[in-house]
Amino acid sequence: MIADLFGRKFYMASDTIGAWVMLTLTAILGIILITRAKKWPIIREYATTTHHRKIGVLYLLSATLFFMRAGIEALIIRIQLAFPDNNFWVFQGEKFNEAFTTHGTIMIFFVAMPLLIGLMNVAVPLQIGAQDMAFPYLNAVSFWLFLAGALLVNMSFFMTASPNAGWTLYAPLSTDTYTPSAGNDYYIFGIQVSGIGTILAAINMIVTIVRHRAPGMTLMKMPLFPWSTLITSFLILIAFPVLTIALYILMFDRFFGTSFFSGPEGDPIYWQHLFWIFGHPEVYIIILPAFGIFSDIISTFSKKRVFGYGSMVVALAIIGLLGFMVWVHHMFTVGLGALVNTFFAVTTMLIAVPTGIKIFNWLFTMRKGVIRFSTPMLFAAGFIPTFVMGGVTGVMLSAAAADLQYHDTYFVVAHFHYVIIGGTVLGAFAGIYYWFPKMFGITLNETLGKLHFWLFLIGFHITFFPQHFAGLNGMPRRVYTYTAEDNVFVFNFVSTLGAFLMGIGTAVFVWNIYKSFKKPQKAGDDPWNGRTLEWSVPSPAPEHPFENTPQVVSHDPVWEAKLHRDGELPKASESRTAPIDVVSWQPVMLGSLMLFFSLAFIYHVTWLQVTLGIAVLGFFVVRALTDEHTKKAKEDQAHDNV
Ligand code: HEM
Ligand SMILES: [Cu+2]
Repeated sequence: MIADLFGRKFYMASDTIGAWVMLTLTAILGIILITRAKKWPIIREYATTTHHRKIGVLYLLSATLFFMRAGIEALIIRIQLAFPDNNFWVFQGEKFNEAFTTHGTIMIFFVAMPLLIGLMNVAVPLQIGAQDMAFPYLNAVSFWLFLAGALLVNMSFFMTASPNAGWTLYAPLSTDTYTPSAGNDYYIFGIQVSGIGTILAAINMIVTIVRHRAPGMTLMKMPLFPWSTLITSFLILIAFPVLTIALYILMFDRFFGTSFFSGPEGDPIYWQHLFWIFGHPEVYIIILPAFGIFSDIISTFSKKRVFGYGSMVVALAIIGLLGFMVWVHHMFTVGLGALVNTFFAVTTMLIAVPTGIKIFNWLFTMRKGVIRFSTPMLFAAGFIPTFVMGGVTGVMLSAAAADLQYHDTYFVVAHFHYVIIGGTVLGAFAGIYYWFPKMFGITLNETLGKLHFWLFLIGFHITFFPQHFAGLNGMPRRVYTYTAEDNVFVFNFVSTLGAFLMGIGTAVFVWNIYKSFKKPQKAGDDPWNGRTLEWSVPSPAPEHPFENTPQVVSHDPVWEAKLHRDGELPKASESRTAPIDVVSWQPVMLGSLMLFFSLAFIYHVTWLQVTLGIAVLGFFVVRALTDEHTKKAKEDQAHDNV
């Protein structure tokens, strides 16, 4: 089926038609089920909320959906690569390029990021004794912009225009000369719109942590997840604008005929620099929060204060700083010269030092601890050896001379999946099991949780360990097939088997969520015998969780209260006021406006660009004239009069 959509090709192959059919059926089924169960009010509640816990849940829910989409893509890639000279369905050639591009892009921006930002939203305000985020309305805006961007990238497939230049979008491949379809425009606008949301979220986190901690909670008494959130937010604030600029310039190249990244006066290397000045800090943006989650979990389940707290904070900060000085390790083969390569090789290797300190601190926290292997702790225990393996291959890659061999092979694919899945994804799973009670007042089933953990972890190693050897045998990344003589068949075959095991593991996770809601096991306020403030408030966390603002006198204040005060937290003399929480459709509307505004650009529809551009500006005017304080005061007055 071929059609013309505003001058852009719209060509439907069997896979796209299949996807449309599935999407339509799921949507109809969804609507029927929601109507039957009379759940529309809940949808409305979540769509208009500005409450941190609900926004956190929205992030986590979207991340899970996108994880399934990009995960199915991974399975398709793995099926295509299972045998030499394979011809699976339509997934060869250009389709394969699209599959690994959207897989990587969605996994990084719309799975890893929202999993972590979702957990930050749920946990950080509670951990520091705040009533909500500093700017609840802005928080909702962040989420809906994120979702608008995510939907853009996800819908590209349905519009038969998936991005296809890799998640790194290297020029000149990504310029319109070489990839004229709408695909990479979907990437540019999707990442741009969600990126604004992410930057706003970072500002919100920083202000919340700096301004809304409970009295007595000095920075050095703050738990490590908020610490990692604070440092990560600064990384976002510095790194994301670089990506914004890069995408903006690329947009000019693609839309307005400039040639910054190609042609006689342009240079594709500029793109590589800009992308990786953002891209390397990005990998720390998605790993540091996981470090924070593991620190809190390992301490709770070892019944010990985290070992070397001060050095943990310093290590986080040093990793954050060094993260900006290593980007050229992605460009060793460009030929920037021995001196440049040496500098960046050394800074890269230096990062192993603070990371090593953290690993040892986790091990020392567990040493002589009373360890309980509940599901969150299992994930933490699985993380340590897995992440160390990814770290070791990272140091191998940082040897510039050796990297000429490893570069762009499956060795790299194995390396980054070890750190991203071994770190971020395991961390997010751990955090979800750990804080699920604070989100919904119930615990996830432990038996299914353990099954999920073992299937996923074993599947993971079976998938990615052999890829090291495929890479060392010379298999390049981003190729859709290989021959029997290439000596990589066995590694690929085993890898595909492992991927399906991970898929089953993930299915168990989804099943666990379903089951746990069907047969809810009520969680108390403090199901894990916790140490930090979130375990002193009810589960699920109410609108204004802290009835009395606690006075924090030590580290792990809830634990200290259990030991010395019969579990009673000392009360602060003055209470913290909550930020005004509103119920508003505005954030959803802004998200939708930005989505259609982007589509107007992607399909070059000038009148729509102008109309929607004016609408967005109008939105800001309306917003600027909305006075929540007065509205809220009037509402409260009306309430008091009843
Ligand atoms: C769930 C199991 C997963 C499997 C089986 C899997 C498998 C793959 C495969 C086969 C490739 C293509 C390699 C190539 O041809 O170059 C790939 C690329 C990639 N994956 Fe995954 N992956 C998984 C999860 C993840 C996760 C959780 C993330 C990040 C959060 C991720 C991030 C990436 C990235 C960034 C790329 C590079 C894409 C590109 O080359 O542009 N993957 N993955
Ligand atoms: Cu890097």
